[in-house]
Amino acid sequence: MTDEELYFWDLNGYLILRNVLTKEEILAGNAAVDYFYDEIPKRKEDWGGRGANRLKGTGWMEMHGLMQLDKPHDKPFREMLVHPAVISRLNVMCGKGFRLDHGPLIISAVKGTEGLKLHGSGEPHSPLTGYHQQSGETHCNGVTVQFQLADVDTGHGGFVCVPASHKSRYPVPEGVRTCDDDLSVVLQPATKAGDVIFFMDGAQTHGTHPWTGNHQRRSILIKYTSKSAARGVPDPDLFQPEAWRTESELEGMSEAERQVLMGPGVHHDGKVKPLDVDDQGNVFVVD
Ligand SMILES: O=C(O)CCC(=O)C(=O)O
Repeated sequence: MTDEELYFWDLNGYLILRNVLTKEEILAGNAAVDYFYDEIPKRKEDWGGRGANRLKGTGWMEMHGLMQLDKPHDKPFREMLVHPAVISRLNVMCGKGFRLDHGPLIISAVKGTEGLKLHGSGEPHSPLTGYHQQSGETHCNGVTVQFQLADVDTGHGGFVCVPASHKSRYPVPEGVRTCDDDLSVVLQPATKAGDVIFFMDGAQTHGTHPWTGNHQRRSILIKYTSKSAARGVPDPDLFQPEAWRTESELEGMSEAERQVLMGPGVHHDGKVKPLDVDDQGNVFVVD
């Protein structure tokens, strides 16, 4: 990562690298997307826009599990996962030992597909996806890398962000989240097939404008975290103490003791319950 890239990243909360994928890689990625395109699930209308006028359109299109596609269609996405351009930047952004949290997934769109209400803001602080600088280093717990397999011109829609919002210390106005009154702070960056966008997922305010292009949107998103953070977990049972601890350790444990041995992560469907202490000093599991 160059000094210029680091300056831009720290200042804006996103970074674009141009021409990362070769022509052959773009072709292979698009051939794989052609293979499953008709299976991309479409959400109910207004799933993404959540009532925002500016974001209205037809159902949101997103599909996960691209590494589980039949061979050889999985290959382009497995290669993106450890692309050299990604590794050298993530070593700085998330720190060495960064890990895959979830993805690769595709966000697609056809003309008129709705947007996604803006989310993330760094205020209040979210330790899970927060951004810090200390001792001359930057640290971001949640970084999403977006590989473009199709061009996105100015005004086409797709990914949008509020540059520098990861450093804001005030709540995001509702009009900015909905884009109905965006105060001209929302940016839709233009990119070409083969370009890559890095953005601070959670620390920075970001979302999606409805798609206006005549061609399909084809963005592949991979969500990384630092080695000490976990958001999604591939299987909810992985939260259970049995996945982490030995049988002898777990023998005869109370419910409260088991709770603090649960695995890390937040998308656990209520499996991990916090503990508290009552007025008499008794520890209890908060249901
Ligand atoms: O690329 C986009 O359209 C936005 C993606 C997004 O909001 C997210 O991954 O959290």
